[in-house]
Amino acid sequence: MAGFTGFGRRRELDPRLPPGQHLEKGFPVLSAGPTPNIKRWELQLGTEQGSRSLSWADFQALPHEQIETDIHCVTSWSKLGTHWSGVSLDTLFDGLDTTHEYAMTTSYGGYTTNLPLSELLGGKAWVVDTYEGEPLGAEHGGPARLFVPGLYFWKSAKWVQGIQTMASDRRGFWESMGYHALGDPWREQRYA
Ligand SMILES: Nc1nc2c(c(=O)[nH]1)N[C@H]1C(S)=C(S)[C@@H](COP(=O)(O)O)O[C@H]1N2
Ligand SMILES: [Mo]
Repeated sequence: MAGFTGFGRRRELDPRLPPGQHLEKGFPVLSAGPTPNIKRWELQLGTEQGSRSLSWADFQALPHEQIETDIHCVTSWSKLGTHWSGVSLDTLFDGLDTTHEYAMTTSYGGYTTNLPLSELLGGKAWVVDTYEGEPLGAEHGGPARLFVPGLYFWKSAKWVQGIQTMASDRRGFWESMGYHALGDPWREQRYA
């Protein structure tokens, strides 16, 4: 019954898979450019009311949370039950007030991606520095990447360098090439 071998991969049998997604056991690397050579890591956070710059030591000193969750790439693979640790954006932005509703994330190497603040705050996003108990590998965005598992994985900017709030939405790298401004996998928001 060869036809049954693919059954376990089908969405009907795994409600954790969003529409149009299939299970991936490995961990593909998707980078639009080369892995950047980061000499001195620093994270810059800014709103219209203030800014803050964190060194690696500053970042390490902040409370890290353990995260177990699924990830969904717009190219249609999903990984279930992955483990990460990192600092919540609520912690990173604590005390930095803003009236803005959007943010642009910038990475070492030049990648950008835009997100509404409502998807970055409220326990929905982290800057992570470990994956499955190990320091995050450079090919996956190490030493630290943004992690927004509720949205397609292109929003999880690898080698994150800065997060700046903005008054109105602007499009990042993939968004300006036709990908969706938000990217909710459950609503299959792949393209604009
Ligand atoms: N800086 C940067 N971040 C990035 C990308 C990139 O090209 N550069 N690709 C995005 C895309 S499209 C995906 S699917 C994920 C892939 O992450 P991975 O290589 O760890 O699987 O990273 C996202 N973050
Ligand atoms: Mo992707």
